[in-house]
Amino acid sequence: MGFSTIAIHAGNEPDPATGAVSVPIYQTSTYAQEAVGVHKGYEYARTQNPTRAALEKNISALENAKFGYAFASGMSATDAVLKLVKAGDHVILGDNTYGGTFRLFNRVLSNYGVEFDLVDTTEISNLEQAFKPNTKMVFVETPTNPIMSVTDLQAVSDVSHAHGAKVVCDNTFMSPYLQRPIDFGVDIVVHSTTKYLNGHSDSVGGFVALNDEKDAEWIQFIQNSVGAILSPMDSFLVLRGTKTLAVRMEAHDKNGRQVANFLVEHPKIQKVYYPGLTSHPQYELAKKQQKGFGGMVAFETGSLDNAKKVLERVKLCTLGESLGGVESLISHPASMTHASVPVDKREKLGITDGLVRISVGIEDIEDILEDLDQALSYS
Ligand code: P1T
Repeated sequence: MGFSTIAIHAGNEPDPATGAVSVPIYQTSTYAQEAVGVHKGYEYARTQNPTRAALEKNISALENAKFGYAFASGMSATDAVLKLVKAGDHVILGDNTYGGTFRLFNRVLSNYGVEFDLVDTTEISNLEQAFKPNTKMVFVETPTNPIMSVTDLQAVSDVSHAHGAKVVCDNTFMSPYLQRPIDFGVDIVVHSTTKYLNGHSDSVGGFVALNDEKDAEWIQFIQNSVGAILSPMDSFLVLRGTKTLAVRMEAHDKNGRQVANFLVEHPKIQKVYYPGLTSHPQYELAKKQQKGFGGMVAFETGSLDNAKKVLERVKLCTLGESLGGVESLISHPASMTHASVPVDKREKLGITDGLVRISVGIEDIEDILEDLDQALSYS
C-alpha cells in the first residue's frame, strides 16, 4: 500500500459503536465494567484510550514499525526512550540536537548515573571512537535542529549494532513521509508530533515507534506507569493531521527548496544550511536517505543586530518557537530553542547570534519570498 493510503486508513476504522468515519474523541477517564475483571479491553484511560490507540496504529504503520506509543510531548517521548538505559550505562548523543534534548541529557539524565558523550555523527569515524564497553544507546537527530547536518543512518546502525548499542533517531524534521529510519536499521524512532505530524500548530505531543517486542513492552509500561500520555483531543488532532502528511510534506519540500535557493543568492546572507543545496556537505547522503529535503532552512545573517532586524521586519512569517505547521514560522535558535546549550558549544556548531531559522510553511511561495525579501532589505 502507498504512503497516503496508509496515512488515511491505518488505525482509522469506522467506529464500532456508531460507524463514525472519523475516529471519535473518546473523552473519558474510565470505562464501565460488566463485572469485576469483565470489560471490553478498556479499564482506565491512562492505560488505554481508543482515540490514542488509533493514532498509535497509524503512526507506527507510517514508520514501518510494529509498535508505537503516543506521549504528551516530544520531550516525554524521548524521556520514555531514555528509560531503556540504566545507571552505569553510557549513551552517545549527536552533538547537535534540539536544545531541549541536550538539556534532558545534561540536566536530568546525568543525575541518574547515566553517562553521555556528544559526538559529531556526520563522521562515522568519530562515532566509532566514542564507544565504551558500557555504551548502550546512540541517539541522533537527522537532519539536525537547526544546523541541518545529516547523519548516515545505515552506517550508524551497522556500527552501533556491532558494539551492542541500540540506535534511536529523532525523525521530527523529516516526518516518515521524507525519511523512514527503521528502513536503515534504526531501532527506535521518536517524534515531536507537535511539528509536521500534526502540522497545524494546535497540539503538543510525542511518539515512540519501534519493532523490538521487549523494548516495546517496556515503553508501554513506562507510558502507563509515568502517565505522560497524549490526550484524546490531541490524539484526534494528530490523527487528522497525518491524513494530509504526504501532500503537506511535498508542499513544505517544494517551498523549502525555493527559500533556500533564494537565500543562497541574497547578498546579505553569509551562509545557508539546507541539505537540498548541492553545497551542503551531506547533499549526496541526504538525496539517498531522504525522499526530499523538507521545509527547515537556517541562515547566517552575520550578527545579532542583523538577525533581530530580519525577525522583527517579517510580516507574513510569524516570529515564534516551533516548526512544521502550515504557516511559516521564523525563530532565533541562540536565544530560543537552543538557549540551554552552552555558548561555546553553540558557536562551535554554528548556532551563532546571527543565525535565523525558518520553518517554511505551505503558503504561496511568491508571498513567502516577498516577505523575506522585504525583511532583508534593512539598511
Ligand atoms: O516540544 P516537544 O513536542 O516536546 O518536542 C521536543 C522536540 C524534539 N525533537 C525535535 C527535533 C524538536 O525540534 C523538538 C521541539 N522543537 C522546537 C520546539 C523547536 O522550535 O525547535
